[in-house]
Amino acid sequence: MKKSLTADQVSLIVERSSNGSPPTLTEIAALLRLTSKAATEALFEGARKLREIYFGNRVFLYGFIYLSTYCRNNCAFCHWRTELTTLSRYRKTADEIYGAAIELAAAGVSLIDLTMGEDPQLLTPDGFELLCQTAAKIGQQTQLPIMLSPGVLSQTQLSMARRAGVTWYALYQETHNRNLFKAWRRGQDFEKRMKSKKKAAAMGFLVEEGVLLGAGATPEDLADSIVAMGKLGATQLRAMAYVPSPGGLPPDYRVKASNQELLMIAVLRLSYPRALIPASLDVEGLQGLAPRLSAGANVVTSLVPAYLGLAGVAHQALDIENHNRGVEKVSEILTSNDLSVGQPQEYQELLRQMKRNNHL
Ligand code: SAM
Ligand code: MD0
Ligand code: SF4
Repeated sequence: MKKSLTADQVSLIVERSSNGSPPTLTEIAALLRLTSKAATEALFEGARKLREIYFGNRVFLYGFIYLSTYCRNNCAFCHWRTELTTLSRYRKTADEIYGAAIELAAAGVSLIDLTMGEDPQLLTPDGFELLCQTAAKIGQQTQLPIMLSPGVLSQTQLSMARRAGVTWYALYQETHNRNLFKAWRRGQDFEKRMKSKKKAAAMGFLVEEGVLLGAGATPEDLADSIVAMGKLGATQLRAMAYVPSPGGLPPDYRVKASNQELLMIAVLRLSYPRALIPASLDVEGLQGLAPRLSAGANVVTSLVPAYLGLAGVAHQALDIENHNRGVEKVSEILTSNDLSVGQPQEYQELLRQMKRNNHL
């Protein structure tokens, strides 16, 4: 087995990234295997510096509305997979979704993420039309960009979302290794999922791509994913540690997924310094936020209002009803890490730049 990179070697990779030469595939895999504290800190420090160059101390907050937990898919890692027939699920009404969005906007988020399982009812022509109308109404009223995370969409559905003014299409491949994809996103088509994102990008959507950690992807698989994310033209890049779902996909006990998530956030920052890279509250709640920010994340996702009966994806309820996923608590953590809440106007200026440049 090869020796782990030293702090000095990591610093050299960081320096090259700052000069426009991102880490190679081999280097990415080696960085994702770091264990020493000094080397890891050199990586995180480099990632923070790169974030600072492109974003200053600004971190953007995304409001999250999981509007329907019904899903026709059977992803082995997901708590909401269809085979769990006894789960209690919900589908929010248009008014409830609108109300939650208004509350999030008033609290100061920069974006509203409308997420759902592949709910057959919402994917009918009428169901999807109503969803698009709701998204358009939220956009008009809040003046905030909307992200839609609805699963795979047809060309027609993408056009409808575009006409409704939706800015972002979020669709995570989880892995770019087809064998793993088959085992994780059971019964789904790898190509179709990729194509849906490519079509969306060509239509003018901004695209978010993401990977799942701690479920069996090797550092080499993850290095391939980092390259694939760039090729796709995605400008928001996500890595989330697998929160094991009982009876579902067994976790990969060889890795500590939350540590790997931090390494991955930092390596994404080195590879794509201008990218939006989320720290999700959905994996380890509020207490997991500071480490993710220290690794170079510049977006906090999954802010959820309390008392509206809304769920998370990876965790059903973690930190929601105690207000830990609210703007106030998140802002406190930002401040104590010398960061500040990016304002919606700044965020929109950033998106305009992203659209103009068309790549990272
Ligand atoms: N149903 C749509 C879909 O799958 O594209 C939208 C929901 S999507 C935002 C759900 C995402 O949450 C998945 O793509 C996956 O990356 C993540 N996720 C789901 N279950 C998880 C778990 N148990 N641990 C970590 N991440 C999970
Ligand atoms: C999050 N649970 O932000 C959400 C979700 C969907 N666009 C995002 C994975 O962590
Ligand atoms: Fe459904 Fe999305 Fe969960 Fe897969 S990840 S089961 S598509 S909600």
